[in-house]
Amino acid sequence: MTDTPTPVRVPAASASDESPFDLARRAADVIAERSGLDHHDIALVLGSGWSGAADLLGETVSEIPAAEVPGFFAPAVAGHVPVMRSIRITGSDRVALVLGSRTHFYEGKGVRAVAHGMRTAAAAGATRVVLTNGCGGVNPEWRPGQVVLIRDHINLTAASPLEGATFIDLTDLYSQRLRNLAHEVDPSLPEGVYVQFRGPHYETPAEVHMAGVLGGDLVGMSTTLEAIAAREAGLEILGISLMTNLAAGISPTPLSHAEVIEAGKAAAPRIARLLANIVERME
Ligand code: 8IG
Repeated sequence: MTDTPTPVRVPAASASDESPFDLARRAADVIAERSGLDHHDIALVLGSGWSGAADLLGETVSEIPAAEVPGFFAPAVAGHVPVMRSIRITGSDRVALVLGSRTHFYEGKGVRAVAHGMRTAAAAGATRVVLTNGCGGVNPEWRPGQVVLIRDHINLTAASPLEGATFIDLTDLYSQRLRNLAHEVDPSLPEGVYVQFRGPHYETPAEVHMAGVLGGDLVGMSTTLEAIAAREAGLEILGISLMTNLAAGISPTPLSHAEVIEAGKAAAPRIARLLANIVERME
């Protein structure tokens, strides 16, 4: 008896053969077609607590469910908004592409899914991106509700959104020019170092202590991989965090997601106004 070798199946060209940049091109084409806008100028990713800013930016020209754009998914987190909005910014002829949700690294969909929003924004014409998030505070000077400009980051995910020999410089990753501009709107905004952990669990007190020893001010589960992908895609980056809770061990009480949502809600109107004022100045 001879074993019949299993035939080698050659898959037809499929979506998995597509480069992440081709997928982003397809996504941008769908956004252009559905919105009727062949160009966007600035992208925003609205994280926990920040979604109210979209309404203040200007007139919404188009809304597309994220799940209907190639490579995007419905969000995994309650309180995140599953639509992409194109908004004509008040007092200018610039258009913002507002990504109401992001794919987090902890969702396990891989770094391509995390980076896809940045690549799509660049393919849609954007040259600047504002990355916002809700996060925990390590710096003992700050209280929940504090808004912090990201000055630099420490990526503790052990991952990169880049593939192959892509040696990208990350000096001034979070643009000094854009931080200066934010300071024109609110000179009291502090700057800090954002530390991304993989999540989805929050940190242990020992890990939060480590983040502080390493020079971190904030801990979160997003932003750093997106910032790296955004830099590769040629976008100028502004990172803004809302500290919604004291990080574990800094606070005497355990963290709860409900409290995080509550702190975000309490800060929402104030930070929405702040962000709209900053974006208005981003020529
Ligand atoms: I909102 O305390 C929010 N996101 N890693 N730690 C981490 N992510 C967060 C936290 C926090 N709060």
